[in-house]
Amino acid sequence: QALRDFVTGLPKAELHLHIEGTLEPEMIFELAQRNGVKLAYASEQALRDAYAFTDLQSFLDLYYAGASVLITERDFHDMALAYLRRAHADGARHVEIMFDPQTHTARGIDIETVFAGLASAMRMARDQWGLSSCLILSFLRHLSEADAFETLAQALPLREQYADLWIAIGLDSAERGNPPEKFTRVYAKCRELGFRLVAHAGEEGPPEYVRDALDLLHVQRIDHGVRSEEDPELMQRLIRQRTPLTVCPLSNLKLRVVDQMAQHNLARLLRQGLCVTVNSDDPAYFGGYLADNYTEAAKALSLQPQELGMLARNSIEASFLTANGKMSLM
Ligand code: ES4
Ligand code: ZN
Repeated sequence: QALRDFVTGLPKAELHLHIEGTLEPEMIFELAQRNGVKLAYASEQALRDAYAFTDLQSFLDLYYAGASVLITERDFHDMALAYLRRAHADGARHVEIMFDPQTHTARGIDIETVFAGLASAMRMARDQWGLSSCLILSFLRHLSEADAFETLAQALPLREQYADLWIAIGLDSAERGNPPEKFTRVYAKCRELGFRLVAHAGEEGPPEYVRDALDLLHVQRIDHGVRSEEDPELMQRLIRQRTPLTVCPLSNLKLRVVDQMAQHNLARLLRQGLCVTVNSDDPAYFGGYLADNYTEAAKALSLQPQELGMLARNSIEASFLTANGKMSLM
């Protein structure tokens, strides 16, 4: 409890969080009922019991199924506000939220509905709790680059209306077989438009994907990146450039990227001088929110208070906040 209180008290940012991954079974059932959506599971407990993942894909199948209950602007608002309340309670001062518009537009939900629901919750959290947040629109890498371009075209008319929030582009979903190079052109376009860029790489995929995310997509941060350790040259580059890695300990454990938390390389990466951060990824599915990720990693890896402080400090450094506390596009 002393450890948890210490962690909660650290001023920090959450930089790797999929808002669709914050849908708890309770809310999935509540929204299903509200919207008349049929679920493949008889109860919240039956759904929870299905959360026994063997790899990334086994998780993604349930994650996309869970998101099918999101229909109205209010649904997106309620989901985001519940997460923001929890992040605030965990001591987050700033959060950068990924969302997957293609998961919703493919079901006939307008992208305007998604933006409006998320934004109203984010503005409420800023006004009520002083918790700042921004949006990272993420492309699904199992879909085509043409589909990503189409999604960008649907979102761009909303850019001005959400200029205080939507400042970055991300890349997520099934990594293996969907390398960064598949999205070179759409990332070049997003870069031209002045967006900040991040991408998942080196979670299940090889260190080459991390290198290509840097060289071909020109990302400023790597989401996960834990497999970078397999390439010493890449490691030296990440240290030299101070490229942030947004590491998600409980996610890596639940998706079997590591067999045991004690085997996680978070502490090694930190002690070698990388700008590593701790994040929750999909907290409703992986068994813990931001403070749980710090606490579980600290226990398993014997992280010292000073090291927990460094992780929190890194999260502020790696965020898209600028010196005046505001987000900025350039
Ligand atoms: C994700 Cl853990 C993870 N990896 C890749 N894509 C994702 N989308 C949501 N969670
Ligand atoms: Zn992720």
